[in-house]
Amino acid sequence: MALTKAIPDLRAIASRFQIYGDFRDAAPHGTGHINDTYATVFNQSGSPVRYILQRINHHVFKDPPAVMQNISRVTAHVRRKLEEAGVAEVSRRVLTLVLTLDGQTWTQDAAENYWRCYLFIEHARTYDQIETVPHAFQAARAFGAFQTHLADLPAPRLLETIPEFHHTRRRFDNLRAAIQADACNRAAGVKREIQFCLEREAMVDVLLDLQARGQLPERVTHNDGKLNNVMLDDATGEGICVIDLDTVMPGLALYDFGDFCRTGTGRAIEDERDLSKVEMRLDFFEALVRGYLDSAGKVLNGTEKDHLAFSAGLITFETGLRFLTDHLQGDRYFKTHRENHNVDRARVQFKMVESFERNESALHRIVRDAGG
Ligand code: ADP
Ligand code: GN1
Ligand code: MG
Repeated sequence: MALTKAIPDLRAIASRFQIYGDFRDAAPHGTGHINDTYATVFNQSGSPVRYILQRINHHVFKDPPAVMQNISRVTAHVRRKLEEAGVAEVSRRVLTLVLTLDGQTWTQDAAENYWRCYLFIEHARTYDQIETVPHAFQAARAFGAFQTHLADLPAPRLLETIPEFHHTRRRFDNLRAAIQADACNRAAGVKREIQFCLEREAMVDVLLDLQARGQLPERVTHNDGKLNNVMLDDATGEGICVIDLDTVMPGLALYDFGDFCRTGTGRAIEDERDLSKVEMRLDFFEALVRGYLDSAGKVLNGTEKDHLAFSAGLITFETGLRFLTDHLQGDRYFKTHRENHNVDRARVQFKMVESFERNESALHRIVRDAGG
């Protein structure tokens, strides 16, 4: 759901946080579909220092303080692990929350929007499209390390900030309800896409059934394993920091891996209109498998490894379902920037699903060869 388009008074919001120096500038940053992100520059005794200010989308995250509680716990835990391991530049390898003047992790503006602030990780960047095989390896390795660091997060269980976020059965049923309601009279225009989804209903219960039988363990997972949620070092290409932690909560490791494949193997961007450009690339898939197993291989069980290939198609399908549902419901969830934007996004996902299906045996072979 789009929040107000006007740029808010970022100087006033920044002044609520423990930031030294003089406010210089602030501008929108990044390409996310949910929150609003701004890079903010302060002059600190002659040097420009950047911060990230983010407005949390409270229509999507209905309990922002719960989100912040999860993020605080998770970042503190990862930080402790990195410090214990004697890793250099810890503040580039885990997000650092800047607290408010009264020591909180968030503040609310006059319009009751929720804001948080992070140190800006310099000399690194995210990629909406992963361009090289080594980058794919590095990004997946960083996500695997992140999951591994969180494997021993002390109790209590993290809060479920969006319940049933990756419950693919629920996502499927939501689509069916949206088709039935057809609130915006859009179903007739996306008949083929609807048909594509209905034909694949059997996919949606596979991981849920394995979880119910105790074969897939609940873990602390990121749940938004888009490869543009990892920062790669400008000089070395190393995956240094996993960001965008709003959805870190209990989940299946495969949800994250599936999302890497959705966003890290494609030849085209997520909303490409020329579908002839859309296909998955086996060399990128192999890099993702190898990168992920390099860091997380020791914590995954056999069933998880056996379903790495399946998860690629599943999460891509689920994301397509979500885009299509949002289109049918009038584009209320994801930010859209043009007419039919969510349909374009859904079509790309479905073309990717077909590409994963076509390459199924090769995907399994690659996982096996990589030791999965
Ligand atoms: P969204 O939920 O909108 O995807 P993100 O948290 O991923 O929000 O932030 C959007 C973009 O802002 C990221 O892709 C990244 O480029 C940049 N970004 C976010 N946090 C930081 C940070 N701490 N340092 C530098 N850049 C950041
Ligand atoms: C959203 O915020 P962003 O752009 O990283 C969405 C993900 C989707 C993704 C699709 C909280 O992620 O679940 O996979 O768009 N985040 C939420 O690009 O719904
Ligand atoms: Mg993001």
